[in-house]
Amino acid sequence: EDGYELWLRYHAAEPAAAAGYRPAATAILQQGDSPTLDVARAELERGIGGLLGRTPPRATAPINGAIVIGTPASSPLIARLNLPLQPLGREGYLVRSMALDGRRVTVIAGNSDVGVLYGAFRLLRLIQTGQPIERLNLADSPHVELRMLDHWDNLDRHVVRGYAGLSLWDWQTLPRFADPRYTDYARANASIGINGVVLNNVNSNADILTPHFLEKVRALADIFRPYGIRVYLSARFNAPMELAHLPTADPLDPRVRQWWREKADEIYRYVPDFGGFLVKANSEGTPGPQDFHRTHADGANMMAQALAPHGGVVIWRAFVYSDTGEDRFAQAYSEFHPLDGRFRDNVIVQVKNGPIDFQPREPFSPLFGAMPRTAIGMEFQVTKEYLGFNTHLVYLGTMWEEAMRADTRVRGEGSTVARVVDGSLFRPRHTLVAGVANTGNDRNWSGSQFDQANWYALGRFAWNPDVSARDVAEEWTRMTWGNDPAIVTPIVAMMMGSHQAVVDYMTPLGLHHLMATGHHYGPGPWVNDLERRDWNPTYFHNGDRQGIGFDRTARGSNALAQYAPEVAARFGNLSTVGDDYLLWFHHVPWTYRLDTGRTVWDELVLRYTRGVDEVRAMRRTWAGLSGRIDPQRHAQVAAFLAIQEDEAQWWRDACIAYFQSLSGLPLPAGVAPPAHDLAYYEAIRNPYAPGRDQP
Ligand code: BDP
Repeated sequence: EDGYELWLRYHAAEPAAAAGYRPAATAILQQGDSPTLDVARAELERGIGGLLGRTPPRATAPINGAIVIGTPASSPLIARLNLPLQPLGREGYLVRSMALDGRRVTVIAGNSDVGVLYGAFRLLRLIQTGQPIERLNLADSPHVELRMLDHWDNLDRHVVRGYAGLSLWDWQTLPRFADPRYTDYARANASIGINGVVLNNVNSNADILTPHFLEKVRALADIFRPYGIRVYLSARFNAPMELAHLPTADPLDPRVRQWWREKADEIYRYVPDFGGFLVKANSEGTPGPQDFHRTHADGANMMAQALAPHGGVVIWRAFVYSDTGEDRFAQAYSEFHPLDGRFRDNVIVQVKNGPIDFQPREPFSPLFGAMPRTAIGMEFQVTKEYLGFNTHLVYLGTMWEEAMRADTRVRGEGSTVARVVDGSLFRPRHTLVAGVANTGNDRNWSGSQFDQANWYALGRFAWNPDVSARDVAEEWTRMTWGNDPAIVTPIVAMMMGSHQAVVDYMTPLGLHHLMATGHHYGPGPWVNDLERRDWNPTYFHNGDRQGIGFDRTARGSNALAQYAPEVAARFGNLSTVGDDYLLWFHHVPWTYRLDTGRTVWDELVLRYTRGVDEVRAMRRTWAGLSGRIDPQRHAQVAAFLAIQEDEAQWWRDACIAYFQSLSGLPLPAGVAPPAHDLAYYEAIRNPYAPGRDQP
């Protein structure tokens, strides 16, 4: 086993369990044909065939144990049942055990075929996770409209911040060769409710918009369509200049507007259900409307207008910062907040969960809650750019749960980020959760067995931002590794503690952006020679002889003022900020005492040390699972955990050596000193680190 099957691993259930399930899976009754209903049936056949050892035949009339699938439109049988489908929207589903013409059946019904497909995956998940299926009465529907993966894939197949090989999209052999992998990718996404994919990198190449590529894009869109997945493209803002040699890309220039209109019309001829554009504009050097003295709203609206007749959306990223001298934390808010209410209703502003850049732990971005008249989407990073790439076992579900549950307080208590994102707080026309994908052509898709869990979790958090990280970890574990409690309990425990572990050995107590230059892999807290102030780790930790931390209170950058007053007050007060965010918001003396009774210096050293200990404990847990898990996957995870331990140690030792050079304080009693001196760590250059923008 190499992990290719992901969580759709339909291996035979325990004989007793399989025997229990079989009476409720004797046949499949599908009325009406459509590509989506066909894939729903095919998935049930494949899943039940694998899990229960017998592929259910097709039935034409209800028999005991049949699974009846369809919509009221496709199936007279289902229409007759008058099921309460209406509140479930286009993509929701019901899974119900009921009597039909005197037979016991399980009905999987939706208002649309894709709802049925989601219901089919739900039934399979129940069997995979060992739940009973004979008395079902389930109804579910997505809380978020657009549930997307953003691929940062370049057209030469290099994946930016990708640690799982080359891009899945083989542009050379497309459109003729439909690699079966494209279908497996679509199955995996549909199984977790992902309904949109951006095919190319946000630092985009305008060529993707040319007919040569659009033919290939069409081929992928055609493969994904039955799975309910729409294709989107990252559009380069100055494409009219690069592709058509217009003298400008000014969004208010009629030639530019016409060019985008015609381009949109052309794209929809290739892909009639094209989703829209994702745009990174005036961000880290990309072209944008500000090059022409226009605003983000002018730029986004111009593109949105071109897409509107076709029903497309513009997803406009708020990841902006420039060398203005303003605290980088505050810049996205400063630029976007004044534009609230100025975006067309088919524009979604996509905001990273935190204000800086996918750090191991960030407070929520103050833009969540701050733009009530704008659709605000969430951007998570599934690929672990700042969390040890693919070799460190870090389950991101707990981090996303923290982000979603954060209370913005903008409309009183309970105004969580989840409620901004799912639209229940401000009711925007569109809602969105996107994740920067971690997939590549590695056999196991994500570069490690455990990184598959993060792809899985993204789908589950996009479907329902209030989902529990623990439930998601448990589901995924059962589907991926097995239902034996001797497997489930320790793996879930490992996953649940893994995010805190990486925070501890990389950036404890609210430190952030300490990574070495460019690749963001190893430690580089000493780096202070980069051209831009806010690229340097020293800018972010601000450590010196006396103390450490970034003062974002009114005495400092005052970025805290961007939050609702209650949040600003909590983060701004040393007695309420809490250890996790202390150095995000405060500069404190090394000798400042925490609630633990220890000084910041001692606590920092102990956290770094604890992080390494946690990785050692994960290794022991994993070693204890040997024999219960197939040897190939077990060995790979074991090897990666060994890498993680070495690197956690490297992070700890390098950071302690460096911070001690500032504080001049002794290590707390009983704590091992770093293995080498600071110069040794500073001299480490360029560990193998794939996936940079400029390789
Ligand atoms: C940063 C990445 C960079 C991306 C940028 C972005 O280092 O490669 O281009 O985010 O989100 O995290 O645009």
